[in-house]
Amino acid sequence: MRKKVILITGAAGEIGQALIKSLAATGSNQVLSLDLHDLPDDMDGYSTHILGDVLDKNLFARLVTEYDFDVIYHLAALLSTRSEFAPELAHQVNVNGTLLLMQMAAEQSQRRGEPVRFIFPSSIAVYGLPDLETKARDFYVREWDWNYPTTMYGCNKLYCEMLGTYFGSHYQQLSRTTPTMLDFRAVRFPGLISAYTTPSGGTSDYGPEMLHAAAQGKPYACFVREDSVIPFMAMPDAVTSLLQLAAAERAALRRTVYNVTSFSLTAVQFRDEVLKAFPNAQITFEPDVQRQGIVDSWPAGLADKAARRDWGWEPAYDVARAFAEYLVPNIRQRYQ
Ligand code: AKB
Repeated sequence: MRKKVILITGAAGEIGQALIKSLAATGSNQVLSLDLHDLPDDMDGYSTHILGDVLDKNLFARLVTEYDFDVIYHLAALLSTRSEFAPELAHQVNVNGTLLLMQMAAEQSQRRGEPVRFIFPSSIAVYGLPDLETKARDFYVREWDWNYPTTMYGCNKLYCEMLGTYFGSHYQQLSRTTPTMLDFRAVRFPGLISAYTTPSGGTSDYGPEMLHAAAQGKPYACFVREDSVIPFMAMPDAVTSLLQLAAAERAALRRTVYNVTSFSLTAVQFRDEVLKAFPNAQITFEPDVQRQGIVDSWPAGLADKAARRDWGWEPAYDVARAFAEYLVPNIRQRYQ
């Protein structure tokens, strides 16, 4: 008999680590984590960890004989800046890896006659605003607005959202005999900020980088202009949103893809929050034209009404609480 598990790919990344810890705190001992890298030592015993690649068909062929995936959190991805330097690799990992996993999960759904829940973190990178005037005017974008990504990562995420919708409703539509489909659900995340990990390869990284540098007494040159604005969210809220979406009643979900957000800040407002906690922080602004272009194309805010309406989404951390209660105390402790 196959063992029922929750599969987390990209488990050693920022969201993966936070999600595994959160599941472990609820007493869940059925997490199978997968990543190219080991989990940190302090996460020993939190999951059954497998070193592996999301592009490895043989690995998945083996895993399905042993495990029954009840929920899959497919977090493995190359982020936006890294993807611009390696677009072909990004496409392989972000699209081909997702396709492979969706196929496996769709087939497993049919075999067991019960849908596998496939939870997919998408991103503000799926949006592409044409100019700063439009960005200021259409401040809070809705899910269907401005779906014109300008990055390989954004294209990959948007396409995978569509693939998920396809696998959830139309897979094998001409030959299928069983109606059991994949249960695909996605959230579009803003820039995420963790107190315990630092991001790598993203373009929203200037926020968390500024904060972590300040806490370590290191100078930081922010790679976007002072007035650059995007939405952000503290990591605990990101994890809560994934868990809540996974737990939501299927019948309540009127969309497959939902915006979620917490607060929008300009880079200079972000710096000012950092300075409140670390008044001696040395933060300068040295915009990088290319990365600035990406941030300018991302929305200033996300309209998350649908998530609030359908599955009760509400962030616990606004900007004040995120800094005062989660980020600053935990980051101070981390670098003490
Ligand atoms: C990135 O900057 O690439 C990510 C994202 C916004 O999805 N943090």
